[in-house]
Amino acid sequence: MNTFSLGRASRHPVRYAGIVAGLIAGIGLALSGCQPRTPAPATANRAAPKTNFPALVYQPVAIGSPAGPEDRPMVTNLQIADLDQDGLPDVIYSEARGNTVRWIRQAPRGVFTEQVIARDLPAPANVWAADVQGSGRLDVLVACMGQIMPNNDRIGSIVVLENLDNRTFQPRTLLEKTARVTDVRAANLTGHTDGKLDLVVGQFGYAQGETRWMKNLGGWRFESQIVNRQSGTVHTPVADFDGDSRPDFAALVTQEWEEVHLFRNPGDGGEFKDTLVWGSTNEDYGGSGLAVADVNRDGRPDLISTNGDGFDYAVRGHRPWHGIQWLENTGQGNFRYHRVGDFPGAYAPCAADLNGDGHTDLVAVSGFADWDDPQSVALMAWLNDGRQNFTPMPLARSPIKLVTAAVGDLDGDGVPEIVTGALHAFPPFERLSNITLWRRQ
Ligand SMILES: [Ca+2]
Ligand SMILES: [Ca+2]
Ligand SMILES: [Ca+2]
Ligand SMILES: [Ca+2]
Repeated sequence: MNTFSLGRASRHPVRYAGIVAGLIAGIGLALSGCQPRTPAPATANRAAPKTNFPALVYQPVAIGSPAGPEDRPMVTNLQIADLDQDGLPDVIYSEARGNTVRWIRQAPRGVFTEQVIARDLPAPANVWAADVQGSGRLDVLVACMGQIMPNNDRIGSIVVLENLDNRTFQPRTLLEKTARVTDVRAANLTGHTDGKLDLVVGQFGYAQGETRWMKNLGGWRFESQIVNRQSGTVHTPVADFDGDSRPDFAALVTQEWEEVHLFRNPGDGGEFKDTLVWGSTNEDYGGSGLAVADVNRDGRPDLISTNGDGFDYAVRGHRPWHGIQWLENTGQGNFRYHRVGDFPGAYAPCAADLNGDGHTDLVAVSGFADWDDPQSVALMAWLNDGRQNFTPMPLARSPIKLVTAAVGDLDGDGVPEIVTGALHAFPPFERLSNITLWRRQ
C-alpha cells in the first residue's frame, strides 16, 4: 500500500492533518501512519425492540460466482435490471477483484446464470442499466475509479457497455483522464424527443472531485457541464425533486464535507443551480449511500441515506453515529431531515414495502459491524407504521461485510426480494459471500 498526504483544503485542517484516506467504490480507506480519530464504540442494534410487526424471515441463496477462501469477492455495486428485456429481472454488478462487470441472467424464472460482460475495466465502482441512445436495448454505464487506492490523479473514466443484440456488449469509453468516477446514470435532462438520455456523474476524486452532467449530442458524443468541484461525491440519484416535470439530481458529498446537494434543472439548457439541502456537523459522519424513494407516499420523491463508511477512519470500523435517515421532500427543493435508526457500518439504503402493508419500509446492509460479535447485524430492515415511525428488524447476521444492495420483485410474485453484494478487502475473511438473493419465507 502506498501512503498519500492529503494536500487539500479542509474545514478541519488540524484534525485532518496526517489523515490518509482511500477509496473503494466511494468508500474512504484509512491507511497506516495516522492518528486514530475516535475509539471504536460498542455495537448498537444488537436486538430489535419489541414490535407489533410479525417477524420477516428471509432465506439467502447464493447466485452468480461462488465465494471461496481463495476468491474473496469485492463487489462494489449491483443493480436489478431486466438487461435483455425478456420479462425476467436480472442482476448486474461490478467487482474490483477481477475488474469486471457481470450479468446474472434469470432464465428461466428462478434460474440464475452469470456471464462476464466486460473485462479489464479500471476499478469499476458502479453500474447502471439504461438505453442511452434510444436503440431499444439497455446498455450498461460503468463508473470507473481507475485505481481503488487513494489517488488524486485524473485516472477516472466512464465506460458504456453498448448492448449490440442483448447478448454482446461492446465497451466504449465516454470520458477519461478525469477525477475518479464513483457514479454514472442516465436521465433525459434536456428534453430529448428521440429517446436519447444525458448522463449524471459523481466523481470522488481525492483532493479534488467533481459532479457533472453530460449532454448527449448523439453518436456517443457528450458535452460536460460541471456543477460542483468538491471532493468525495459518491452517489448522484436523479428525480424531479421540485415537481416542475424536469428531472433534477442530488449528490452525496462525503470526505470532510458530509453534505447532500440538490441540482435543480433550469429547463432552458442553462446551468443547474447547486443548493445545499443538508450537511452534518460531524466530519467523521461517514456518508455511504444516497437513493431516491417516496418514503411517505405523498408523490414527492424523498431521499434516503446511510452513514456507515468504516474505511474513512484511522482505525477502520463502525461508529456509534452510523445509521440511516430520510430527507423528506417538502416541496420547492426543500428537505426535512429525519433520523430512522442506528446501524453500525450502514451502506446501501433501499426502500420497498417488504411486508405488504402498503407502507414503504427501508433496508440497509452493513460493511463494518463488529464482526467478532456474532450478534452483529449484516442486513437490517426498518418497518414503517404508515406515519414514518420505523421499527428496526434485523434480517441476517451472516454473510458479513455487505456494501451494496437492491430490492425488487425478481420472481414476479409481488413480494420484493433483496439482493446483496459483499466486499472482502480485509480480515476477517469468513462468512464470505459474493452475490446473495434473499427470498422472503
Ligand atoms: Ca432478463
Ligand atoms: Ca425538476
Ligand atoms: Ca415523499
Ligand atoms: Ca411495509
